[in-house]
Amino acid sequence: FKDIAALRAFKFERVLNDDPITHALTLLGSFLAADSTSQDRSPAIVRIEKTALSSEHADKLFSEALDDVRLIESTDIYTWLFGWFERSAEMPDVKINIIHPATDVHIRKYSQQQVIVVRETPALYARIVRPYIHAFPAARTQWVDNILSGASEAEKVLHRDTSPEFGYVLLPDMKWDLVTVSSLYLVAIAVSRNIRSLRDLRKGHLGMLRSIRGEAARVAQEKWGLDRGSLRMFVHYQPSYYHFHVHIVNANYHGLPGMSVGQAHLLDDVIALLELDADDGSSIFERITLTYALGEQHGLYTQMKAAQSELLDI
Ligand code: M7G
Repeated sequence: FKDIAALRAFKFERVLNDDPITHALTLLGSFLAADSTSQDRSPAIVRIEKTALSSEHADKLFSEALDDVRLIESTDIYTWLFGWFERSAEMPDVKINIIHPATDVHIRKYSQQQVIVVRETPALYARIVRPYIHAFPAARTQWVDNILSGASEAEKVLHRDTSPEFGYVLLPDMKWDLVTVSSLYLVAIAVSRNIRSLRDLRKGHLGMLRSIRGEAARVAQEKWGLDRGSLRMFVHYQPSYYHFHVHIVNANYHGLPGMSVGQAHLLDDVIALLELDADDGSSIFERITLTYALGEQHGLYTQMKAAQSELLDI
């Protein structure tokens, strides 16, 4: 198989595996048997994977390598587009996300970093995390306000419940290319600004959480033919944005960093925990110790790392 002519002789039969995380397709087909003078074919497995972008050429990616782009969506400081290295190609080669102007928090979030696992007791939440969350400027979630008010992405909304306390908007996540069902990624954003994170969920939110679960499943079935059980829904703790939202992802698209234990909590588990709460007592999320991985660039890293020595058995 030393040239393109040899590969052109591949007779495609079917796709064995389609993996959007590694950008690979594994195909079953056949080639002419090597030792045969007849037309006998023997089976062949061919895995084709997009090569990694090399950081060596990073400086010329936009000034020289990229040939064309097409806007997918843009809101506030965020823009996402398809890109082509060869303008004539049908399928885009890359998806490009731009944050401009980027804040220091963005720069830190996207930098490669080591993590540590920390435990957040309710006391550490009250002393360190809650003040940190409340110090964030409202501008950080301007994109959320734009979605909720209908100023951006309005034509992409899949379901909207406008109740001020328990409503939410369901729409495609910025991470999704809007077409590849195997990597389907939606987000449900609460209308209320008062639920800053998992910690603020109360038994009274069960109706909203169940509705998100049900509507996401309905929409995924109606629009993309995904059957019951085809979605993985989860909540991040810590999230990047402290305005409550649920991640809704094709169950077979797994392996993204944001799906690791130590950040992702299944929506079903969150619902099941709240169901165990008494009607009049404090919420389980006020009482529970939450454990998660924190990158060394995260705004909570230094304080949370230092506070771990106060915990009993560490
Ligand atoms: P997160 O758990 O706060 O942070 O989730 P993460 O980015 O670490 O996962 C926020 C989710 O909202 C992510 O899945 C983002 O891709 C998505 N998201 C962020 N922005 C700025 C937008 C946006 O402007 N539009 C849409 N549709 N999704 C967004």
